Amino acid sequence: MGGGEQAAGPASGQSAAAIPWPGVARLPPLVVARGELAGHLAGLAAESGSSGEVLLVPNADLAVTRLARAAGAPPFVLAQPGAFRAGLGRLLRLLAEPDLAAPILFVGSPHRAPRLAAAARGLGLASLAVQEIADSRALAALVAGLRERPRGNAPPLGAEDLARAIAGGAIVNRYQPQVRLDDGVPVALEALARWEHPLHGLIGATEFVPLAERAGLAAALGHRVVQQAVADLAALHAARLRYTVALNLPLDVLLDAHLPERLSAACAAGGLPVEALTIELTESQIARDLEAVREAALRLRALRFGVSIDDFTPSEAQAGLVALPFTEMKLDRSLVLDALRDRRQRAALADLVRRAHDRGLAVVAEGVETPQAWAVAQEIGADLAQGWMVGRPLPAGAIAAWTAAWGASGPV
Ligand code: G
Ligand code: MN
Repeated sequence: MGGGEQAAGPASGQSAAAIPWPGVARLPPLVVARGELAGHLAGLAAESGSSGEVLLVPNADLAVTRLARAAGAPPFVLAQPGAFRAGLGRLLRLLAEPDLAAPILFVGSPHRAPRLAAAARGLGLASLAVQEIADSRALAALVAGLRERPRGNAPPLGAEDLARAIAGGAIVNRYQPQVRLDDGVPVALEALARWEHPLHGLIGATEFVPLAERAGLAAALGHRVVQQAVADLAALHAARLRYTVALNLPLDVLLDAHLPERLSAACAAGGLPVEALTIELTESQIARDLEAVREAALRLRALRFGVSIDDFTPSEAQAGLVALPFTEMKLDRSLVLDALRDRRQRAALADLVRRAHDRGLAVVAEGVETPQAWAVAQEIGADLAQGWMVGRPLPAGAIAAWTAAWGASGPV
C-alpha cells in the first residue's frame, strides 16, 4: 500500500536522540540561483544574514526539497528568475505556508523578475523584483522594507469572497506526509485545505471552515476538497506513488447521509479503491452530536472508508469515543510534546496506544518535529508519524520530490 515502495528504506539505526537536527534552527537566507550570479547573490545574502551562513541551491525543486522538512522559515529568499524554469508554483506555494512565509526578492531580468514577483504577491507573499543589488546594505534595506509590508490592512473575510474563492479555484489542498515508524515507509497524506488569498496570504482551514458553515458553503467547500484530493491522488497512483489520503471535512458534510456514496463515486471516477480514503473526525465535531457522528462513521465504514479520530487527547470527555467505529487514532501533538518531557506521560501514552491497538486502531503520532519526537513516537508504540520533521503540508506537485528525498535520507 505504501507510496514509498520504491523509496529506499531510511536509515535503520534508531539513535535518533543523539543526532543533531539541522531543521530545528531557523534556516539561513535561501538563495536560488546558478552560474555567475549565484556566487554574487550568496555573498550578499551571507553578509546581510545574522550568522554569515547561506543555503544556496541551483533550482526551485531543490529549494522545495530542502524546505519541505524545515522547522522554520529562512529570513529571506533571493532568487534568480533563470533558476525557475520549473517548480516556481511549488516553491511559492510552500513558502506561503503561514509558518514558513518568507519574503522573496527576484533579482535580474526586467522582463521575468517582475512577473515572478507578481506571482508571489498573488499568493500573499511579500515580494519584489529588482534588476540588481549594489551591496549587502542595499539588500538589508530591501528585506526590511518587505518585512514591513502590512497584512493587517486587508479587509475582513466575507461569505461572498469565500464563495468566489471556492468557485474560482482559490481553495487548494496541501498534503502532509505520514510515514511508518518501524521502517520509515511513506504511506499516507493528510489533505489540508488552504485559501490562497492575495491580501491575507495563505489561510488555514480552521479560519474559514466556520465561515463556510455559517454561510451555507460547507457542501461546496467539501466537494471542492474531495474532488481535488481524488484527482491529485489518482495522479500520484498513476506515478506509482500509492498513498492513501486523509480528509478533514466540515461537520455538515460528514453528517450528510449521501456522503459515502458521493465519495465512492468520486473514487470510482478517479480509478481509486475506497480504501485509499480516510475521513478524519475531530473531537469538537463529535461532541456536537455524538449519536449522529456515530451513524455517519458507521455509514462510512460500511463502504470500507477509513475513519480516524483527529487531535485525540485522553480527556474525560473523550473516554467513550474510542468505542466509536474508528480505524485510526491520531494523537494530538500536545501529547507527543508532553511525552517528550516526562517519562510518566510516555508510559501513559504507551498504555493508550496499547488500548487503541487492542481495538484494532492504527495510531498516528502528530507533531513529530524532531528526531527526539520520532524516537518517543516509536517508544510509545505508535504506527505512523506526521509532523515537520517528516514533511510539511506540501503542494501536490511536490509530493514526488519529497518522496524521493525522504527515501534517500529517511528520518535522520
Ligand atoms: O488538526 P490537524 O491535525 O488537522 O492540524 C493540522 C495542522 O497542523 C496543519 O495546518 C499543519 O500546518 C499543522 N502541523 C503539521 N505538522 C506540524 C508540526 O510538526 N508542528 C506543528 N506545530 N504544527 C504542525
Ligand atoms: Mn487532521
